[in-house]
Amino acid sequence: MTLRIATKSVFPASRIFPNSLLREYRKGHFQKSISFRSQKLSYSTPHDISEKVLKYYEGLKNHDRYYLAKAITLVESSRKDHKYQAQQLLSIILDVQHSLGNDVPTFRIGLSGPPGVGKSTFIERFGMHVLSQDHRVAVLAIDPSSSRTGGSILGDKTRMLELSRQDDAYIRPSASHGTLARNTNEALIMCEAAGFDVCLVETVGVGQSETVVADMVDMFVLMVPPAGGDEIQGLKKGIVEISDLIVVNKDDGAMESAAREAVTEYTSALKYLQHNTSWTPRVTSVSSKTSKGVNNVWNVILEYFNVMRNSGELQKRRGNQRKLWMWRQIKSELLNRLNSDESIRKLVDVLEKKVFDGKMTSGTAADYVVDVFTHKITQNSNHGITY
Ligand SMILES: Nc1nc2c(ncn2[C@@H]2O[C@H](COP(=O)(O)OP(=O)(O)OP(=O)(O)O)[C@@H](O)[C@H]2O)c(=O)[nH]1
Ligand SMILES: [Mg+2]
Repeated sequence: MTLRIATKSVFPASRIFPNSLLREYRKGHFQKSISFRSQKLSYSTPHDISEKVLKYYEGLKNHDRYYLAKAITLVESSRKDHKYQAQQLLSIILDVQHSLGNDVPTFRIGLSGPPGVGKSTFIERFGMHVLSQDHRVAVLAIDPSSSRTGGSILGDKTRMLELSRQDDAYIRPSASHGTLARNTNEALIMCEAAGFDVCLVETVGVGQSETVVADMVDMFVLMVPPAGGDEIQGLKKGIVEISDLIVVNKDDGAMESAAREAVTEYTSALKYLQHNTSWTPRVTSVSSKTSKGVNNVWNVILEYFNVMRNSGELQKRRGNQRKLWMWRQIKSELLNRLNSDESIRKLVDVLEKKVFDGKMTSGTAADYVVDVFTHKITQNSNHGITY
């Protein structure tokens, strides 16, 4: 089987960000409207797009890391005007991508695994290999535990020292926690806009972070230690189920035979799991210390992309993910607005007490809040609630 290896020459930056589109924007040709129930709704006008946003866009297009860092800070900001600008910037990027058709010219890879399994060490080696294949690599590290451990981000910097010094690599530890998911998803798009065609998202496989990451990447890679048997039992079944590739790390020195056994055990464990794509999940081993097997991981990843792209599943997966993010954002935005509504807060105080005292069911109280919030009923319309 021959692999079509995508290189920078296949997806040149000029193709990702043609100058003509920027000119169109400046000229105001991108007046947007959508039809909804035969009503034309304008949701963005060229005049809305500020010079600041266009400057950021231009910076990204020119692969300027200064603007990439600023753009990511913009999507991480909770300020209303920043949020608005971030959405404008994302809209321009989306328009450009849309104008290029439904192709998926970038690789989004999620890498998850228990603390200390060697994810950062692997990314350092793997990243260098991918750079040697003429790609540009961005790494976003999400560490839900960093507020606990504190030192992780520093650790990552020292573990990815060589990679972080490369012109064609960009490493960004995620700073914020609250809106981590949305930020990271949008930060990924910014990295791609800055010409990084291989984007890695590293996360510790604890809590919910891995499923959130799986929802924003094309391929989910699980890294495991060279131990089998009971260790496999201990791993959450869910994370194995969503993995497209399992990489057993530390296949070196005294751990070589344990790594071999682990590969066999994970391979047979995978046989019992259902998968509903054209891709059959694989297991492989590496030593991030010696680089053994690292190029093989890249080959498997390329194979995955070819299979999934040719079958159209990759495009579908991204489309479904965009829908999912739309709903996540609707939920979080509604909740934000609900929480910042002064009169709702007062109402909630009363209702919470009633629910606490067992005088009202949780469901009735929830319905009441939502009905008042959506103006279906007025606050004083009966229900015996006074405040
Ligand atoms: N022998 C051996 N040690 C390794 C290998 N890969 C990583 N290590 C060691 O394992 C330890 C943890 O490596 P990290 O790369 O920080 O692991 P991590 O998964 O990124 O850890 P967190 O970010 O804290 O979750 C370090 O001491 C590494 O030197 C390997 O392939 N072989
Ligand atoms: Mg790490």
